Amino acid sequence: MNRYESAKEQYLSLGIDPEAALEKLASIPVSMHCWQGDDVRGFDRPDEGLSGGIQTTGNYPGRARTPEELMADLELSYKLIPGKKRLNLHSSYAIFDGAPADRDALEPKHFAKWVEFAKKNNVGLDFNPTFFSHPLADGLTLSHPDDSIREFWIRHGIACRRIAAYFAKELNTHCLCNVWIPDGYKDIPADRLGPRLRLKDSLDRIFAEKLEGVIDCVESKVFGIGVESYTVGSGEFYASYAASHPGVYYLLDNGHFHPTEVVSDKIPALLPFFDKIPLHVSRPVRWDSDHVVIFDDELKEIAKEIVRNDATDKVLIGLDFFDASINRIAAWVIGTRNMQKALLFALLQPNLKDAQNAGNFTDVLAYSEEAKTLPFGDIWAEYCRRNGVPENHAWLQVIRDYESDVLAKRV
Ligand code: RNT
Ligand code: ZN
Repeated sequence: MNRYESAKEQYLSLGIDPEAALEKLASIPVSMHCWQGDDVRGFDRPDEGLSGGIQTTGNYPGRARTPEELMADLELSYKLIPGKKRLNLHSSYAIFDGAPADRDALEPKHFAKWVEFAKKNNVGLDFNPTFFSHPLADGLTLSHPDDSIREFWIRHGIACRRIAAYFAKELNTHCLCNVWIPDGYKDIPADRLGPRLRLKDSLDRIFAEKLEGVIDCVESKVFGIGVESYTVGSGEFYASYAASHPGVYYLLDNGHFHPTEVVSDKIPALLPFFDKIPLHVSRPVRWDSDHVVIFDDELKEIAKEIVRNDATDKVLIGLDFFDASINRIAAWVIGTRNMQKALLFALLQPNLKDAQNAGNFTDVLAYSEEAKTLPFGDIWAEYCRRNGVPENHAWLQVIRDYESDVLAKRV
């Protein structure tokens, strides 16, 4: 008997069906973020540094410097990652054939090459307006007291939603369009309400147009570097905004909360109220550091909440990490495969809801601990084999070869 067959028997004896798990896993898309490939630099403003209180650290060689390089790197990662993938773009990844356009003048044509890429690779596209790394993003954008600056960013938001609608139409799948702004203050503000009222008005205007295929969402945050004392788009602000604006959803980034809060518990808190919950799965280490996602307990808990609540169609899984200190393609492969592993792990858990309802917490603890040492790796390896991607660390050699053939020449 091969390892998969033997593992399958062990799961079946606990009433868990690995075949059903593999089939389900294949249907769950994970949206990979383009920005791991080039340290969140984008292409629209080559000389602009990364701003907005987010930071990449490290200078590992081989960063993608052009759209062609980024696309080639993504395509390599696709060969090493099983299952259904989407691509999450930022508006700063616009590709200008002729004259460059400022953020408030971006048009679908500036993303035609990405649509071509998405069609070729059979991936849906998600999108993000970019409210940072721009001279007019000097700490405040959609909440700016200067109307001319605020209007610029409102026009940007409107332009991006139209691009999202273009993606949805071209690719025949939804496009998640996520608004995250860096707005906040370093020190204790004199007015905490005013900026939030301006942000609310800006969002109302951005979301006014009804667009086919676009799923809108807003991403909250607790603080950023240089914006430690006050964040305009806080959790309560955006959760309330989304709850009171049908069609706008609340995106949870697990680097954006106080350290003892967990997104795994926020998912079932939102499910009674929202039919979509977008995620930015990340790994905060002491702060919103955006480390590569590892196969840790919180990732497994997030996956369990998605799977056991039948929410695989409701929770829109996106990744958000950027590590410039290791091979960037390896970062994508490790983080994305880990997300998928966590989903598979969750799909292979015993159902203990009845035990909980009967007050039988002994069984809940006993079986969930037993499940941790079942031969999960053999089922994962089978999934990789069926998807034609390396089932183990063999994927790394493929990247090492590419590193010496391609990345090493990017100097
Ligand atoms: C920043 C947010 C945001 C960004 C990306 C690049 O803290 O997490 O989602 O990481 O938009
Ligand atoms: Zn995020």
